[in-house]
Amino acid sequence: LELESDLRRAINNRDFVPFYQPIVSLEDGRLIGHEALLRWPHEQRGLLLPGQFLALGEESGLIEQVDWLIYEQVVKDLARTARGYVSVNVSPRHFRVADFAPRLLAVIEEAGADADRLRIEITETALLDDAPRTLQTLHQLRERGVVVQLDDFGTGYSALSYLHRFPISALKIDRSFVAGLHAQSGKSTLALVDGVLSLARTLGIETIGEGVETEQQRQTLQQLGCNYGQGYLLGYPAPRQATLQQL
Ligand code: G
Ligand code: G
Ligand code: MN
Ligand code: NA
Repeated sequence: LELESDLRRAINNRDFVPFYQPIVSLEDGRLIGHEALLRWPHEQRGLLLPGQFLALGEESGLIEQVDWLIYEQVVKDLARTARGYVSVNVSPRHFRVADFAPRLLAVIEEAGADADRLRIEITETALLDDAPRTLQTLHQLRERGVVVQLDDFGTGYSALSYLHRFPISALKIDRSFVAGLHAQSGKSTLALVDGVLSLARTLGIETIGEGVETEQQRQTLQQLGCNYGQGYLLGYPAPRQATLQQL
């Protein structure tokens, strides 16, 4: 189809870029890192968001190549800056191959970046299938300092045992829960988020609230003990030039 051939051409041309969205301390607003978010500047259609081509990328497998193009740029940016981490999103597809960890570590080394300033964001879906290989991949990365964070926590098949079984150092509370904190039916959401945050604290896992859009949400998350936040209130995803200037 047209989008698929477009996607193949864009991979050949290396047309993809990371945008960076700040992640800040909820306590004092201190910037601690960024999430790299995939963007596709398309000649005819303008700046495309993952929602417009991610499903196709996953079905066709092309997302793996797109991801590598993003990781290469991100680690170069890490090597050029002095502080803060960058987290990258990892398609579940990468856990079906044996060489993801060594390849990522080689990309980091080639760029001269510090492995412990790179984080990977994985979803619960990625943990569902082929656990032994996934576990090995995550351990290989963690050994070298790459932090593993669980993305969109609460939306998947959240087995709490994941937090136990896999070397996960941080979890991101999905933005649907943050949005629900002050909604009409917010009491149960509040209790749920409170419970997740307590559990994470007990296990020594860092917490990041996603989709923080209002001061009220920021305050509630902070009061519940959530460590960090990400969202339009705290900063929009921005092109790399704008982000690097601040670092
Ligand atoms: O930026 P936006 O909110 O539109 O991103 C939507 C989703 O796309 C995110 O939830 C994230 O999981 C996914 N995504 C963003 N960047 C990347 C990337 O570089 N690689 C992969 N595989 N997924 C990404
Ligand atoms: O990886 P993940 O699925 O969490 O991707 C985060 C997505 O959330 C990105 O597509 C980003 O553009 C989007 N996003 C970031 N901050 C906000 C926010 O405050 N509100 C909403 N609705 N979306 C956000
Ligand atoms: Mn993410
Ligand atoms: Na998310």
